Amino acid sequence: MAAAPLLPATVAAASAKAPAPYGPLPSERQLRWHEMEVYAFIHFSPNTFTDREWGNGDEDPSVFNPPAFDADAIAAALKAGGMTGAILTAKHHDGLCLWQTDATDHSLKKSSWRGGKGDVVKDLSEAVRRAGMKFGVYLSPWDRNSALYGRPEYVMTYRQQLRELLTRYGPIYEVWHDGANGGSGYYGGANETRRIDRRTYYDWPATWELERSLQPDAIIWCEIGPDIRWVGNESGYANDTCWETYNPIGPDGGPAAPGYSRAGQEGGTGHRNGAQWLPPECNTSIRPGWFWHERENARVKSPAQLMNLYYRSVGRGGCFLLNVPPDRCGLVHENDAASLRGFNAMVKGTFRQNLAEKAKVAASNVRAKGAKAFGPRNLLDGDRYTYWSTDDAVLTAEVTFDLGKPVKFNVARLRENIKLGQRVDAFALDQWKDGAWAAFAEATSIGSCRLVRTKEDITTNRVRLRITKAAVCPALSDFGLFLEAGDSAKS
Ligand code: FUL
Repeated sequence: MAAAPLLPATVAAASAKAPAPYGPLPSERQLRWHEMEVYAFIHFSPNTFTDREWGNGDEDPSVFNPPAFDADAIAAALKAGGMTGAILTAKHHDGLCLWQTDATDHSLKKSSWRGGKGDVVKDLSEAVRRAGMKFGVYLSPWDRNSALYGRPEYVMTYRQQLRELLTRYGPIYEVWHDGANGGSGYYGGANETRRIDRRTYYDWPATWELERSLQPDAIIWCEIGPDIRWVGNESGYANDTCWETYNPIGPDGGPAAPGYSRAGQEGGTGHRNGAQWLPPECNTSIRPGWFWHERENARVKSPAQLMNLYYRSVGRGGCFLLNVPPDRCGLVHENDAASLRGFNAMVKGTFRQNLAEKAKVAASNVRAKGAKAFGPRNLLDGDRYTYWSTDDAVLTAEVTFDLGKPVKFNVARLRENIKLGQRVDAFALDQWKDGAWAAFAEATSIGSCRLVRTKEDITTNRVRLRITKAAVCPALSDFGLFLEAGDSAKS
């Protein structure tokens, strides 16, 4: 056979130069995290049985006694809610370790539950993985039980606990370090108030280094990173403009530490051109409290409320961390389970099919003389990393989607190829209406995902996306139109 002649045009185009990345970029582990979108917190401790939110540290370990604890049933309830992972409070502020630790006496070894052999971390880590989710741990830095708390020795104990959690229970996808710290407590019988210097006491950089060495793929959460930031509220939402980049700063303008930062004021929006890729994790509980309380059984968030939070967390470039606390039996209460199922049905039903998928798509500019590798069809292939891009000098551009026939929708989804950074500052969406373009939405940040809910349902046969401001040429990977499933009331 004769050798192939000249390089086919598409191959030549594909090798055209990709846009240079802009600003801080996500690490591999951050990319994987963005893809997780919604995962669960599991708050479970003596508080579940004492009806408290913060245990004092003097609880008898035997109060922890869930008669019907079923890790697989908990995992199944979370999975049915669409959760991609679950983070267990291996130790909350009360100090009781829910695993067979050697680092302290205050653990399930001292509980009458399962004859002192119970290990909630083991059971849940295995069950969560069996159900196809990832497993993470919350280890409270504040320990109201430990006599050592406030002294340097306690930090060694804390690290030993971490070491156990990160070496005995398989792959951990996220480690959660609460900022709440210091105050009154039992402290081995001292019953006093102890305060620590949040900036220095834990030597966090050394702790993070230890975590990296034991579980290099784990995302580390503190109020200030180092992988993801606190969104600044415990209600589960980011602000409408929300940048993936952020500069952690202390309240005094100096260095920040967990529990000592401006996250409460600045975490919800982040900082355009911040120095670090530090996207927001939006945490909240499905109930008013973090732990299960009988009196809150009728106050479980509805599927529509959860859906609303999904739009305001995942739909603003973050992830949604939803707490689902097991009850005293050791199961997810049926009200919570029903809400989770309803929520998942809404998410899956809404995003099942991109109504623009088959559209004829045209862009005002396509990088490298229309190279297919940067063409607007990439917006519709469901891949987060193939993308449409323009020439370097082109910072504003438009893409039209000819839907072929009138299509009804009320949600639009956009994603940037975040491997190239956060590039777009603002965009607008138009519909073809009565022979002209009419704007129906304007928004700012995109990042990993931006969901726009329209005020009313829109029916049109053409939609136009306008990039109205960008720091460098856009690199957009996704455009979708959807019709909300079910009764997701616009709250
Ligand atoms: C807070 C804690 O004090 C709460 O009890 C809960 O664990 C929440 C997730 O973080 O800071």
